[in-house]
Amino acid sequence: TECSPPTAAANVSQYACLRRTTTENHNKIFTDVLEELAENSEFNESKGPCLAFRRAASVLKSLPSAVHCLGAIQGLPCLGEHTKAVMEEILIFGRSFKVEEVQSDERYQALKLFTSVFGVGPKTAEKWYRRGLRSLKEILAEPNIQLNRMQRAGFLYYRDISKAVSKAEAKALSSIIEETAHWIAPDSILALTGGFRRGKEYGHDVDFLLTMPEMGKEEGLLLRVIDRLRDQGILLYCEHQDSTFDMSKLPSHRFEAMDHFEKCFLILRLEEGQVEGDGGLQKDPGESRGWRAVRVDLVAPPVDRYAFVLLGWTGSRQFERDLRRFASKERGMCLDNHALYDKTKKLFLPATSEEDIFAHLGLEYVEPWQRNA
Ligand code: DCP
Ligand code: MG
Repeated sequence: TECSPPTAAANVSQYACLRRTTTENHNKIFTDVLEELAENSEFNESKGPCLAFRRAASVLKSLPSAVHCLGAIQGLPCLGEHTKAVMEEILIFGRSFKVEEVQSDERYQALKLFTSVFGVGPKTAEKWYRRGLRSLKEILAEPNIQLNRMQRAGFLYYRDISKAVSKAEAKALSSIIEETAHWIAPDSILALTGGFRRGKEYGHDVDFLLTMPEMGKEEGLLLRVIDRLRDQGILLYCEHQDSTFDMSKLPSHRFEAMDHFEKCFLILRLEEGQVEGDGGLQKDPGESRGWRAVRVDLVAPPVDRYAFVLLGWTGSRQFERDLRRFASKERGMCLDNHALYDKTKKLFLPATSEEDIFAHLGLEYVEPWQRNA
C-alpha cells in the first residue's frame, strides 16, 4: 500500500522537552516492546542500548497518530537500526520475535520478578538469581537470605503494592495527608506530583511535595506528619531520610542520583470508605478486607527550591533526562532537582515557578500533562 512519511516527522525534536507528549499513546504496540527491550538491556548492564530503546519509545509516544509503515518514521530522531528492525517485525508479523525471546529468558523473568518487590534493585535481584533462586517463594524459604526492613515490607504487602493505584485512590490519599499536614501546620502546602500530576489514570505509587510558605518552617514538619499518620493507624511502613541538601554545591550531572531533600518512602493503609467513585478500592475480586496498602513518597524541600523539586518530581523520567541533557548540551547550564546553574556566567538562576525554569532555558513552557515522554 501507499505510504508517505508524515509531514510532521521533520519537526520532531530529539529532546523530549521540545516535544509534547500526552497520556494518549497511539503507538503502544511498539513502545511496550521497546520498553521491555530497554529493561532487558538494563538487566544486562548495557547502558547504551537501554537508553537508545527508551529514547526511541519516547519519540514514538509523542506522535499524533499510529505508525502503519516504515516510511512513516523516516526522518524521526532517535530511531536506530535495532529499533527499526523491531518495528518492522511488528508491522509485518504483528509481533516481535526479539522481545518474545527476551520474555522467555529465565534470567530476565527472574530479575523482573525480583525487582518488582519494593526495596529490591537490580544488584540484589542478580545476587539472588546467581544463587539459583527463581521464585519469590524460594527467596522467602531460603534461610541464608537476610532481607532488610524495606524488603520485608515489600514482601509483606507485595500483592497490594504491585496493583496499580487509581486516580481516585490518589485523590483520597491527597485529602488524608493534606488534612494531617493542616492539622499540624494550617498554612502547610501539599502538592500532588509524579505521574498523577501528568494526568495518568494509574500509577505504581503516589508522589507528594510538602512545604511551608516561610523558609525554614518546613523543618520538623515531615516527622510530625509521619507521627500523626502513625497515631491514626494508617502508617504501615516508613523509611525517613534526613536532608543532606547543601546550598553551595553545584547541580549534579548524574541523573539517577537521588536528590538531597528530606523525604520519606511510605506504605499507607487506605480504607475502602475513603475512596470516591464507582471504581472504589483497587483490590483482588474476592478480597474481603476493606482496605489496601499503597506506596507513597513525600518530599519536603525548603520553599525557595519548590519550583525545581516540582519540575524534577513531575517527570516523566525521560522528560527529566532530556531537560537536563538539553540544559547541558544546548545551553551550557546544569539542572537538577535543587537548582539551575549557568556555567558560562558562573551564576545560579533562581526560580519561583516551573515557568521561570523553562524561560531560563529558553524553552516554551510544557504543561505537566504534556510531559508523558
Ligand atoms: N524522581 C527523581 N528522583 C528519584 C525518583 C523519582 O527525580 N530518585 C522523579 C522522576 C519521576 C518522578 O520523580 O518521574 C516520579 O517518580 P515515579 O517513579 O513515582 O514515577 P511516575 O510517578 O512518573 O510513575 P508511576 O506511575 O510509576 O509512579
Ligand atoms: Mg509515581
